[in-house]
Amino acid sequence: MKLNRVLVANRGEIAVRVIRACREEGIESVAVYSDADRSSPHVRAADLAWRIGPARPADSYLRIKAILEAAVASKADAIHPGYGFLSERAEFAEAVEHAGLVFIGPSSAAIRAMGDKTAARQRMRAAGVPVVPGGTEPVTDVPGAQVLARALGYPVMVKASAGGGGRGMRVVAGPDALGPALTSAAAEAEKAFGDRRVYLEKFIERPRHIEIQVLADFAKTVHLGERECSIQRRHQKLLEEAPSSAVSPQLRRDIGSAAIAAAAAVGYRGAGTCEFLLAADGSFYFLEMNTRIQVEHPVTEFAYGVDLVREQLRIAAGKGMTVSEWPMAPRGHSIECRIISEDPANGFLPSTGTIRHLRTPSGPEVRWDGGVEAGDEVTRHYDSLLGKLVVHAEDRSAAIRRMRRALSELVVVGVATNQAFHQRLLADPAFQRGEVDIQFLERRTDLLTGADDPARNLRLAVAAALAEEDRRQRRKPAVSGAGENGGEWSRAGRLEGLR
Ligand code: MV4
Repeated sequence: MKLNRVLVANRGEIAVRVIRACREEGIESVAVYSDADRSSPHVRAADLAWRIGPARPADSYLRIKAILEAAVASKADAIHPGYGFLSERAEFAEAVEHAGLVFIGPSSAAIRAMGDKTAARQRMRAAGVPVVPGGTEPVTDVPGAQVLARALGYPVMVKASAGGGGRGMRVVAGPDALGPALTSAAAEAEKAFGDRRVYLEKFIERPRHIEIQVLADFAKTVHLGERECSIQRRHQKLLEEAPSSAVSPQLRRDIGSAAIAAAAAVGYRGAGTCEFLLAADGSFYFLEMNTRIQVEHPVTEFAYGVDLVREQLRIAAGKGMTVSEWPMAPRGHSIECRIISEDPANGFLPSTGTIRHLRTPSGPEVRWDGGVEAGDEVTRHYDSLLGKLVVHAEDRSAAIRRMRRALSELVVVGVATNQAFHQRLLADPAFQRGEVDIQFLERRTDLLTGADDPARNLRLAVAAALAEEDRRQRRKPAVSGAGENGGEWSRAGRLEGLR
């Protein structure tokens, strides 16, 4: 089957990413937009665009009916959900299927099977996928929970059965704290998921967060290795890598086989990700499967030379994946830095405003996946990811050096970003030695704030604006790195910490 026109039910950088893949495949794209982003890059990038409602996601990007109406009105034959929003809602995949459209993702049944965390745990265990030791059924009473916790050994973790994303989770150090933790976790789970069921797991101390990229078509299921996602703060990932420095070829085969078994157990099709905790002793445990394309997919694309969104489009059209020589080994090393609008001086709250100037890095094996351009508004309605800076190089240390160079070229004026945080992290000796786990940034709060040069971005933007004006007026440069006086300025700029 040929896909002729794909509606992208998303916005920002992932919508732009999907639209680009569609164009390369000769497929027309339809963007959707709300009142808050009708002139955003994803709208300008697409062949057609459809308004779906007011700014609030609940009134637009989360409205299944509005998305389906846009798809029918624009004569799209398929819908790509991106990540977030409706991407992992089984009802959405089902509604798309019922409307006679192609959902670019797994079946609604596979999404549903992975969505219920305790049910998925049981299924995975039955399929031989290692899960964290713990209960298979929700906790019903405190004495029963205490018996199980004692058998597992403290510390244990209380988790929401409907869970995911860290909500309704509690670490419990000993038997006295168990009762209160069960009560508060159940209340939080009720509020977050409308389901108060909770269960127990052994708490894994200082693990890494590793995830395996899976790709499945009608004929086969393969994995494209791991991504190291341990650098996170409050469940928001900030930097990802492929491969992980903690994963040997043998361990990659083992975790990869577990991920393939997990996907096969639910009849998975398309691109998906299995999340694991990797303990210091090399043992690993399945956490959950994300049934969508992920933010950090580009590091896998660089390490494996595969265009994952293209593969999604091909698989949805029934063409099968292009990956034929498999198993495949990663080549070199890739790093992604998420560039987020947030203000360290204001409790890391999202920073909003108009992007006044944006200069994005380039060069060999440097990729910018962005969702905003100069002139665009960053509002509090949507997530704070402005774009992703991704590099690839022959090994990890070269990739770190390349990323530091690329970050030195990034200029964002108008909103505060975490750009300087990334520079501090990449310069850190412990990070450079690969000594990371999910608590790294809790221990290293010193990296979160620093003596940043407050005028750095503004100065670079002014220099760019002056150079632009010089070019326009075709006159001798007033400010430049070249020429007699320009040389002075350039040297001074560097000494002041321009870069
Ligand atoms: C855990 C854990 C330690 N032990 N389970 C957090 C989100 C949810 N998907 C699973 N999570 C965790 N489960 C056991 N038995 C630690 C975490 C965890 C975590 C996992 C992945 C990435 C970041 C994290 C941050 C804090 C806690």
